[in-house]
Amino acid sequence: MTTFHNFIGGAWVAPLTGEYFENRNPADQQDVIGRFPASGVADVDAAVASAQRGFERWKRTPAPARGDVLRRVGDLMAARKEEIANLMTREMGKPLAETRGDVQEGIDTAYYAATEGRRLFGHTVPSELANKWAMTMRRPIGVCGLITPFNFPMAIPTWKAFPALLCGNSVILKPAEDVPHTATVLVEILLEAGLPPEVIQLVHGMGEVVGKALVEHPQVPVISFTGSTETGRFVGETCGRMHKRLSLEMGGKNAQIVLDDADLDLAVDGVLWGAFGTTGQRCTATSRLILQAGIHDTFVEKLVARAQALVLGDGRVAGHDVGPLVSEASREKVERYVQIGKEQGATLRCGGARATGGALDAGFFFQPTIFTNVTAGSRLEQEEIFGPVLSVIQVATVEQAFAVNNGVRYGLSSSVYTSNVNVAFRALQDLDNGITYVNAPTIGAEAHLPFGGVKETGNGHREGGWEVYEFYSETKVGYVDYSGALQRAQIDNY
Ligand code: UN1
Repeated sequence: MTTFHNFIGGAWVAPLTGEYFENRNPADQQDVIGRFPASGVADVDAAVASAQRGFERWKRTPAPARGDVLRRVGDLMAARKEEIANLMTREMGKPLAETRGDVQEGIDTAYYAATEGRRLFGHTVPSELANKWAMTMRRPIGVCGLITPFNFPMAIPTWKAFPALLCGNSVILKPAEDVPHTATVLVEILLEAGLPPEVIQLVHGMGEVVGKALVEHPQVPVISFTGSTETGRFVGETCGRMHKRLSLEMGGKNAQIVLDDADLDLAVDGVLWGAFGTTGQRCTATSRLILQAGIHDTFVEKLVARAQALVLGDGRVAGHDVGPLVSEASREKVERYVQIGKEQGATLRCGGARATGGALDAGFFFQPTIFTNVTAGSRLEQEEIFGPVLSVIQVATVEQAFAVNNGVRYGLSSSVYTSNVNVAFRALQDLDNGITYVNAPTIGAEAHLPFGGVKETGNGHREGGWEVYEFYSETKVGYVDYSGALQRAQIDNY
């Protein structure tokens, strides 16, 4: 079995704890990917000390040169796209078409970051006073602690690491314990592209130990966390108490609305991809389907037939549409929600059980599941499941559809299928989400647009787009008075 290491202090090193955990393929539980460090607080301390040294050097590297490193990162990722996609499917289960997309999102993020190195704009602003110059500039902040989830093993670490690095910060990456190998490849690529070693640290770990140590470390002024709402609450409280800069991306309960005037076949394609892509394990997954009464029965019939035809299996095999869940704990959570749905009187239209038979028996497979007659406000309709379970809610009017969409504590993405342009624009205005799609599913955000949600999904920051560069840099103002005399602001010019 291959043993992997942390990357700390410019070298691949064993954890100070001396402990390791195994990572296995969730499609069969037999195929061992390797053993990875179960790091402790002392490993995090060493990573922070190294990252502080790396920061001192990297912050003085001109931003265009930092961007050049990231351009080479994009080139290297593109050259290894197929290999990384295969590795990622083996590591967390989603089919190759999706893991290729995940790597592509990392490549896109790299090239965007590379060009931002030649912008990173400040403003020149007229001063109130004569012979005085006023301008803003962007400065790096320091060591950034990045805590990332399993569902986008390449894309999400790049969303955080590349803008953080471009802005001149150093980075400590703590990847989810289900996907440590993909994170290792990302760090290898950063180093090969010429990133100075102490600018990046990789600290593997199990459970909360490493993440908690990063969040609580006084020399880590920036934290970016994507994960569960419960963990995010702890992260938020601690960062608030310590006055840290924090970006939170947490849960979703995203809805696709299909109105009577929609193209139904297009909308069926959309919800299948949104609900069962990545086995429903996306923050942007479609977990609610809001159907207007006129098309409800026809739509459900078409959808159930298509969902039952999805082929489950090892994502590396062509023809398999849906892979396994990432772990037994995830599958048990999905099973609990199926039970809750049944107890609360929803109608199980398909799925609802483990997928078994042949090779499926060894993996964490679960049948694509659809409940109808789901009541708005019920637990099935309100709580994030993170699995292949779709709840159908019937409504009479557009107003009701929008109200059901907005009636949850989350606000990441939403989707409306309609042929009425007026309703489409009303949806953009009235749906309480960070992202609304018209005639497209709730998933599929692009790297150069801001990603994030409202309400309890996040804390107002965005990933992607130019917005994320504001998060990873500090605005500083410079005034230069070249008048040669004392000029008193707010006094001498009036
Ligand atoms: C996530 O849902 O966890 O929008 C991230 C999408 C992807 C990223 C999703 N580009 O579906």
